[in-house]
Amino acid sequence: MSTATHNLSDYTPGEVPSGSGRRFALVISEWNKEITEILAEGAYDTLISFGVDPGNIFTQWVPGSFELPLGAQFILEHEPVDAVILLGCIIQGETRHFDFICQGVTQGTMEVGLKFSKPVVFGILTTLTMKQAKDRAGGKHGNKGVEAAVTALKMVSLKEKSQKHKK
Ligand code: DLZ
Repeated sequence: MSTATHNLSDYTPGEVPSGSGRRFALVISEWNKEITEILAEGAYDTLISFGVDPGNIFTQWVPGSFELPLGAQFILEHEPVDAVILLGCIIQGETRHFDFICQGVTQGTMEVGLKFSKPVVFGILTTLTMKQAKDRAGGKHGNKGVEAAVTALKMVSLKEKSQKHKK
């Protein structure tokens, strides 16, 4: 798996565009809050370190990961944000609930991004155990929240560049 060999907090700072003047939303799942709080901290701190004004970062909690895409949609309908970062942690249990939540949130994330033509970033851990989640939320494999924020900054810049090409 890519995250076993790739630290989620590793990036080349020079390749990350500035977030100055940009507006972002973090939509965070309350399920497995001990993990999602760390993902949110990683995403928030990374956005700040690339020049995003704290006043331009909106935070919205939703009950579980399944609700993340709809949370993104509510924000995109009413707030002029450049990108939304979804942060969640789905841990496999004894039933197939895991599969259905993963499937729903993955499909929903893609659909809401395409619907609004704005980056909606998948910062969601889907792990077999709590230990694997901790390893990816500030543990030995880094923090997926950091990776998600870097992706959001890159995609916002990419959208701006592609719009300039059209003119
Ligand atoms: C129900 C459920 C279960 C079993 N596991 C998780 C999980 O590991 N991570 C997570 O974010 N949410 C979980 N949920 C809650 C669902 O995402 C959703 O909130 C409920 O099914 C209500 O729609």
